[in-house]
Amino acid sequence: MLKIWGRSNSVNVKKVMWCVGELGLPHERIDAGGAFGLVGEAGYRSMNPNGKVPTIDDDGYILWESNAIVRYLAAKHGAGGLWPTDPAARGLADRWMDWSSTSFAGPFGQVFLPLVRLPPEKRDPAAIANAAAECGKLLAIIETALADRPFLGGEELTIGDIPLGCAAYGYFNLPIERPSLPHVEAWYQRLTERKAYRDAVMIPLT
Ligand SMILES: N[C@@H](CCC(=O)N[C@@H](CS)C(=O)NCC(=O)O)C(=O)O
Repeated sequence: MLKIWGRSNSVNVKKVMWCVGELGLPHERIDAGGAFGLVGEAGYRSMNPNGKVPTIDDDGYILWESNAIVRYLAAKHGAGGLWPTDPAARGLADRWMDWSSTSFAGPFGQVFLPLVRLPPEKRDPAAIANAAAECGKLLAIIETALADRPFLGGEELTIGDIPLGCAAYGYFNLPIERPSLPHVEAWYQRLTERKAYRDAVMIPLT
């Protein structure tokens, strides 16, 4: 059976758990990382030398890096659905996965980490507000992308929605200023209507 190591409130673990939920895969999740520890132990490090979560073991096939895991599971079990088989369609979905990790995750982390992991007296409100404004500017790109389609990859949910969709739950539920982005808000609303999203992503942030 598919084994997944990682605490459920990690945004990177959420990607895998949401993907697994969409695909309906039997699995076992093992708490690791944060207060659960384990990631520093030699056994874990032999699977994932980064000491980070998530890591999966799929009948002896070990994989880490959340986006790579999502791509692997979707290609194996969701070809033609979550994982577009047409190379052009898959290129668009892949692009949004990478964009989420390389463009959005940085500024979003500067909002999320202090608000969720730091006590109020240790936060820098100006830095958080600046980072939130940067997130809003970046999401204006998504606003345009979603003007003629319900999901980032097209008519249906694909892997392209997964990384940004996980961050979106934090973005829309943290106490920050958000510009009006109707298409992004409608897309987020669409995600919240999915059971797999609610189960894996819409859980307490702390
Ligand atoms: N690029 C990696 C990043 C993994 C990562 O940084 N995971 C965080 C949680 S979101 C982690 O393991 N932090 C240490 C911990 O939880 O103990 C991925 O996408 O899988």
